Amino acid sequence: MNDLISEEKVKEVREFTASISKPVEQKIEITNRLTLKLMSKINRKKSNLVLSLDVTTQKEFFEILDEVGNEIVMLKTHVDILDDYDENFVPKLQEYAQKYDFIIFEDRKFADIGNTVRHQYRNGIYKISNWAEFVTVHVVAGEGILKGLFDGMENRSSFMLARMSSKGNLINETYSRKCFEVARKYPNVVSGFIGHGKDVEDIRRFKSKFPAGMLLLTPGVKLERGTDTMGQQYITVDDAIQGGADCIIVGRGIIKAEDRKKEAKIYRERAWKEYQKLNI
Ligand code: 5BU
Repeated sequence: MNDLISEEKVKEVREFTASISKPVEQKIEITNRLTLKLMSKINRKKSNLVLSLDVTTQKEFFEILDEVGNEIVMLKTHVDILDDYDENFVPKLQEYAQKYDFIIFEDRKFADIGNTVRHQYRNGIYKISNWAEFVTVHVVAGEGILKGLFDGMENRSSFMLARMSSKGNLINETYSRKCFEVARKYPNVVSGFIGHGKDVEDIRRFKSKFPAGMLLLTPGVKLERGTDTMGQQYITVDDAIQGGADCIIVGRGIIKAEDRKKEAKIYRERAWKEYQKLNI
Protein backbone atom coordinates (compact mmCIF):
# COMPACT_ATOMS: atom_id res chain seq x y z
CA MET A 1 0.00 0.00 0.00
CA ASN A 2 2.78 2.36 1.01
CA ASP A 3 4.33 1.83 -2.37
CA LEU A 4 1.17 2.74 -4.21
CA ILE A 5 0.30 6.11 -2.73
CA SER A 6 2.74 8.72 -1.49
CA GLU A 7 2.43 10.43 1.87
CA GLU A 8 2.01 13.69 0.06
CA LYS A 9 -1.00 12.34 -1.83
CA VAL A 10 -2.54 10.99 1.40
CA LYS A 11 -2.18 14.42 2.99
CA GLU A 12 -3.72 16.06 -0.03
CA VAL A 13 -6.73 13.70 -0.04
CA ARG A 14 -7.22 14.22 3.71
CA GLU A 15 -7.18 17.98 3.32
CA PHE A 16 -9.59 17.84 0.42
CA THR A 17 -12.01 15.52 2.25
CA ALA A 18 -11.86 17.70 5.34
CA SER A 19 -12.59 20.80 3.31
CA ILE A 20 -15.63 19.38 1.53
CA SER A 21 -17.10 17.74 4.61
CA LYS A 22 -17.29 20.99 6.61
CA PRO A 23 -20.88 21.78 7.54
CA VAL A 24 -22.13 24.59 5.34
CA GLU A 25 -23.50 26.56 8.25
CA GLN A 26 -20.10 26.61 9.98
CA LYS A 27 -19.10 30.28 10.01
CA ILE A 28 -15.47 31.09 9.54
CA GLU A 29 -14.18 33.90 11.67
CA ILE A 30 -12.16 36.32 9.59
CA THR A 31 -9.97 38.75 11.51
CA ASN A 32 -8.13 40.41 8.62
CA ARG A 33 -9.73 43.85 8.42
CA LEU A 34 -8.87 44.39 4.79
CA THR A 35 -10.44 41.06 3.83
CA LEU A 36 -13.59 42.09 5.67
CA LYS A 37 -13.54 45.47 3.96
CA LEU A 38 -13.27 43.87 0.53
CA MET A 39 -16.02 41.34 1.27
CA SER A 40 -18.35 43.99 2.52
CA LYS A 41 -17.69 46.21 -0.50
CA ILE A 42 -18.34 43.27 -2.85
CA ASN A 43 -21.74 42.79 -1.24
CA ARG A 44 -22.64 46.45 -0.89
CA LYS A 45 -21.58 47.38 -4.41
CA LYS A 46 -22.79 44.07 -5.86
CA SER A 47 -19.58 43.76 -7.83
CA ASN A 48 -16.84 41.13 -8.00
CA LEU A 49 -15.07 43.04 -10.73
CA VAL A 50 -11.45 44.11 -10.32
CA LEU A 51 -10.24 46.28 -13.17
CA SER A 52 -6.62 45.85 -14.20
CA LEU A 53 -5.90 49.30 -15.57
CA ASP A 54 -2.75 48.61 -17.54
CA VAL A 55 -2.31 51.83 -19.51
CA THR A 56 0.74 54.06 -19.77
CA THR A 57 -0.60 57.62 -19.47
CA GLN A 58 -2.49 59.32 -16.66
CA LYS A 59 -4.92 60.82 -19.16
CA GLU A 60 -6.05 57.41 -20.36
CA PHE A 61 -5.97 56.03 -16.81
CA PHE A 62 -8.40 58.58 -15.39
CA GLU A 63 -10.57 58.70 -18.52
CA ILE A 64 -11.19 54.96 -18.23
CA LEU A 65 -11.84 55.24 -14.51
CA ASP A 66 -14.48 57.88 -15.17
CA GLU A 67 -16.17 55.42 -17.51
CA VAL A 68 -16.05 52.27 -15.39
CA GLY A 69 -15.36 53.36 -11.79
CA ASN A 70 -18.93 52.68 -10.69
CA GLU A 71 -18.78 49.07 -11.85
CA ILE A 72 -15.69 47.92 -9.96
CA VAL A 73 -15.01 46.85 -6.40
CA MET A 74 -11.25 47.20 -6.66
CA LEU A 75 -8.74 48.81 -9.00
CA LYS A 76 -5.54 46.93 -9.75
CA THR A 77 -2.60 49.10 -10.80
CA HIS A 78 0.86 48.56 -12.24
CA VAL A 79 2.04 52.00 -11.24
CA ASP A 80 5.50 51.51 -12.77
CA ILE A 81 4.14 51.31 -16.33
CA LEU A 82 2.96 54.95 -16.32
CA ASP A 83 5.18 57.07 -18.59
CA ASP A 84 4.10 60.30 -16.94
CA TYR A 85 3.86 59.34 -13.25
CA ASP A 86 4.27 62.43 -11.03
CA GLU A 87 3.35 63.59 -7.54
CA ASN A 88 -0.22 64.41 -8.64
CA PHE A 89 -1.04 60.81 -9.50
CA VAL A 90 -1.61 59.34 -6.04
CA PRO A 91 -3.79 62.17 -4.63
CA LYS A 92 -5.92 62.02 -7.78
CA LEU A 93 -6.18 58.24 -7.58
CA GLN A 94 -7.30 58.53 -3.95
CA GLU A 95 -9.94 61.08 -4.91
CA TYR A 96 -11.23 58.69 -7.55
CA ALA A 97 -11.27 55.80 -5.06
CA GLN A 98 -13.47 57.92 -2.78
CA LYS A 99 -15.70 59.15 -5.55
CA TYR A 100 -16.32 55.76 -7.13
CA ASP A 101 -15.97 53.70 -3.95
CA PHE A 102 -13.28 51.19 -4.86
CA ILE A 103 -10.22 49.72 -3.12
CA ILE A 104 -6.70 50.33 -4.47
CA PHE A 105 -4.58 47.25 -5.17
CA GLU A 106 -1.03 47.50 -6.57
CA ASP A 107 0.08 44.39 -8.42
CA ARG A 108 3.78 44.89 -7.57
CA LYS A 109 4.53 41.16 -7.20
CA PHE A 110 7.22 41.60 -4.54
CA ALA A 111 9.69 38.72 -4.74
CA ASP A 112 12.98 39.58 -2.98
CA ILE A 113 14.44 39.17 0.51
CA GLY A 114 12.65 40.88 3.40
CA ASN A 115 15.01 43.85 3.67
CA THR A 116 14.78 44.69 -0.02
CA VAL A 117 11.00 44.38 -0.34
CA ARG A 118 10.66 46.49 2.79
CA HIS A 119 12.27 49.39 0.89
CA GLN A 120 10.58 48.62 -2.42
CA TYR A 121 7.26 48.89 -0.59
CA ARG A 122 7.96 52.04 1.45
CA ASN A 123 10.57 54.00 -0.48
CA GLY A 124 11.61 54.98 -4.00
CA ILE A 125 9.42 57.11 -6.24
CA TYR A 126 6.14 55.31 -5.68
CA LYS A 127 6.00 54.72 -1.90
CA ILE A 128 3.41 52.03 -2.52
CA SER A 129 2.72 51.38 1.16
CA ASN A 130 1.27 54.89 1.50
CA TRP A 131 -1.59 54.32 -0.88
CA ALA A 132 -2.17 50.66 -1.86
CA GLU A 133 -4.27 48.73 0.62
CA PHE A 134 -3.43 45.44 -1.08
CA VAL A 135 -0.31 44.31 -2.92
CA THR A 136 0.70 41.05 -4.57
CA VAL A 137 3.50 38.86 -3.27
CA HIS A 138 5.51 35.95 -4.67
CA VAL A 139 6.43 33.98 -1.59
CA VAL A 140 9.26 32.28 -3.49
CA ALA A 141 11.88 33.94 -1.25
CA GLY A 142 10.26 32.55 1.91
CA GLU A 143 8.12 34.05 4.64
CA GLY A 144 10.69 36.77 5.45
CA ILE A 145 9.11 38.65 2.57
CA LEU A 146 5.93 39.09 4.63
CA LYS A 147 7.90 40.29 7.63
CA GLY A 148 9.83 42.77 5.48
CA LEU A 149 6.66 44.12 3.93
CA PHE A 150 4.29 44.26 6.85
CA ASP A 151 6.17 44.49 10.16
CA GLY A 152 5.06 47.77 11.69
CA MET A 153 2.35 48.34 9.06
CA GLU A 154 -1.32 48.80 9.83
CA ASN A 155 -4.30 48.29 7.57
CA ARG A 156 -2.37 46.68 4.78
CA SER A 157 -2.72 43.18 3.32
CA SER A 158 -1.68 41.06 0.38
CA PHE A 159 -2.64 38.43 -2.14
CA MET A 160 -0.12 35.69 -2.70
CA LEU A 161 0.50 34.28 -6.16
CA ALA A 162 -0.44 30.64 -5.70
CA ARG A 163 -0.99 29.94 -9.40
CA MET A 164 -0.51 31.99 -12.55
CA SER A 165 -2.53 32.32 -15.73
CA SER A 166 0.40 32.37 -18.14
CA LYS A 167 1.27 29.38 -20.28
CA GLY A 168 4.31 27.39 -19.11
CA ASN A 169 4.60 29.13 -15.74
CA LEU A 170 6.74 27.19 -13.27
CA ILE A 171 4.32 27.04 -10.34
CA ASN A 172 3.32 23.48 -9.41
CA GLU A 173 1.01 21.94 -6.79
CA THR A 174 3.71 21.62 -4.17
CA TYR A 175 4.51 25.31 -4.53
CA SER A 176 0.82 26.26 -4.24
CA ARG A 177 0.50 24.14 -1.11
CA LYS A 178 3.55 25.81 0.43
CA CYS A 179 1.92 29.18 -0.24
CA PHE A 180 -1.13 28.02 1.72
CA GLU A 181 1.09 26.90 4.61
CA VAL A 182 2.82 30.28 4.81
CA ALA A 183 -0.47 32.19 4.46
CA ARG A 184 -1.99 30.19 7.32
CA LYS A 185 0.72 31.62 9.59
CA TYR A 186 0.07 35.24 8.56
CA PRO A 187 -3.71 35.67 8.36
CA ASN A 188 -3.53 39.34 9.31
CA VAL A 189 -1.48 40.31 6.28
CA VAL A 190 -2.58 37.73 3.71
CA SER A 191 -6.15 38.04 2.44
CA GLY A 192 -5.94 35.28 -0.12
CA PHE A 193 -4.45 34.15 -3.37
CA ILE A 194 -4.22 34.96 -7.02
CA GLY A 195 -5.04 31.80 -8.91
CA HIS A 196 -6.21 30.38 -12.19
CA GLY A 197 -7.17 26.98 -13.51
CA LYS A 198 -7.94 25.09 -16.67
CA ASP A 199 -11.64 24.59 -15.90
CA VAL A 200 -14.26 24.90 -13.17
CA GLU A 201 -13.33 21.59 -11.51
CA ASP A 202 -9.64 22.43 -11.49
CA ILE A 203 -10.29 25.80 -9.83
CA ARG A 204 -12.65 24.20 -7.31
CA ARG A 205 -10.03 21.65 -6.33
CA PHE A 206 -7.46 24.40 -5.97
CA LYS A 207 -9.71 26.58 -3.82
CA SER A 208 -10.76 23.68 -1.61
CA LYS A 209 -7.22 23.61 -0.23
CA PHE A 210 -7.18 27.27 0.83
CA PRO A 211 -6.81 28.06 4.52
CA ALA A 212 -10.19 29.10 5.97
CA GLY A 213 -11.29 32.65 5.24
CA MET A 214 -8.90 33.27 2.34
CA LEU A 215 -10.20 34.74 -0.91
CA LEU A 216 -9.46 33.83 -4.52
CA LEU A 217 -8.87 36.51 -7.16
CA THR A 218 -8.67 35.21 -10.71
CA PRO A 219 -6.91 37.02 -13.60
CA GLY A 220 -6.80 35.77 -17.17
CA VAL A 221 -10.56 36.26 -17.59
CA LYS A 222 -12.51 37.32 -20.67
CA LEU A 223 -16.00 36.74 -22.03
CA GLU A 224 -14.61 33.98 -24.27
CA ARG A 225 -11.78 31.55 -23.66
CA GLY A 226 -8.56 32.22 -25.57
CA THR A 227 -4.96 33.36 -25.42
CA ASP A 228 -2.93 36.41 -26.35
CA THR A 229 0.30 36.29 -28.33
CA MET A 230 2.53 36.45 -25.22
CA GLY A 231 1.34 33.46 -23.22
CA GLN A 232 -1.67 34.86 -21.40
CA GLN A 233 -4.50 32.30 -21.12
CA TYR A 234 -8.13 33.29 -20.64
CA ILE A 235 -10.99 31.43 -19.04
CA THR A 236 -14.53 32.80 -18.92
CA VAL A 237 -16.24 34.77 -16.16
CA ASP A 238 -18.51 31.78 -15.46
CA ASP A 239 -15.54 29.37 -15.21
CA ALA A 240 -13.82 31.62 -12.69
CA ILE A 241 -16.79 32.35 -10.45
CA GLN A 242 -18.21 28.82 -10.58
CA GLY A 243 -14.76 27.57 -9.64
CA GLY A 244 -14.89 29.74 -6.52
CA ALA A 245 -13.27 33.04 -7.48
CA ASP A 246 -14.39 35.83 -5.16
CA CYS A 247 -13.29 38.39 -7.73
CA ILE A 248 -12.37 38.35 -11.38
CA ILE A 249 -9.47 40.50 -12.57
CA VAL A 250 -10.10 41.90 -16.04
CA GLY A 251 -7.78 44.12 -18.07
CA ARG A 252 -7.87 44.17 -21.84
CA GLY A 253 -11.32 42.57 -21.98
CA ILE A 254 -12.59 45.94 -20.78
CA ILE A 255 -9.96 48.53 -21.59
CA LYS A 256 -9.69 47.53 -25.25
CA ALA A 257 -13.47 47.37 -25.74
CA GLU A 258 -15.14 49.92 -27.98
CA ASP A 259 -17.73 50.79 -25.33
CA ARG A 260 -15.83 50.26 -22.08
CA LYS A 261 -18.66 51.24 -19.79
CA LYS A 262 -21.03 48.80 -21.42
CA GLU A 263 -18.42 46.03 -21.39
CA ALA A 264 -17.59 46.59 -17.71
CA LYS A 265 -21.30 46.30 -16.90
CA ILE A 266 -21.48 42.98 -18.77
CA TYR A 267 -18.52 41.55 -16.82
CA ARG A 268 -19.85 42.85 -13.52
CA GLU A 269 -23.37 41.53 -14.05
CA ARG A 270 -22.22 38.13 -15.27
CA ALA A 271 -19.88 37.66 -12.35
CA TRP A 272 -22.40 38.87 -9.78
CA LYS A 273 -25.13 36.59 -11.15
CA GLU A 274 -22.90 33.50 -10.87
CA TYR A 275 -21.51 34.57 -7.50
CA GLN A 276 -24.99 34.90 -6.03
CA LYS A 277 -25.87 31.36 -7.11
CA LEU A 278 -22.98 30.06 -5.01
CA ASN A 279 -23.27 32.41 -2.07
CA ILE A 280 -26.96 32.44 -1.12
P1 5BU B 1 -5.39 41.16 -19.07
O1 5BU B 1 -5.29 42.35 -19.95
O2 5BU B 1 -6.84 40.89 -18.60
O3 5BU B 1 -4.76 39.94 -19.67
O4 5BU B 1 -4.56 41.58 -17.76
C1 5BU B 1 -4.38 40.72 -16.69
C2 5BU B 1 -3.69 41.43 -15.55
O5 5BU B 1 -3.57 40.52 -14.46
C3 5BU B 1 -2.31 41.95 -15.83
O6 5BU B 1 -2.13 43.17 -15.11
C4 5BU B 1 -1.37 40.91 -15.25
O7 5BU B 1 -0.18 41.48 -14.74
C5 5BU B 1 -2.20 40.32 -14.12
N1 5BU B 1 -1.94 38.89 -13.89
C6 5BU B 1 -2.21 37.92 -14.81
O8 5BU B 1 -2.69 38.20 -15.90
N2 5BU B 1 -1.96 36.61 -14.52
C7 5BU B 1 -1.41 36.21 -13.36
O9 5BU B 1 -1.21 35.02 -13.12
C8 5BU B 1 -1.14 37.23 -12.42
C9 5BU B 1 -1.41 38.54 -12.69
BR1 5BU B 1 -0.41 36.76 -10.82
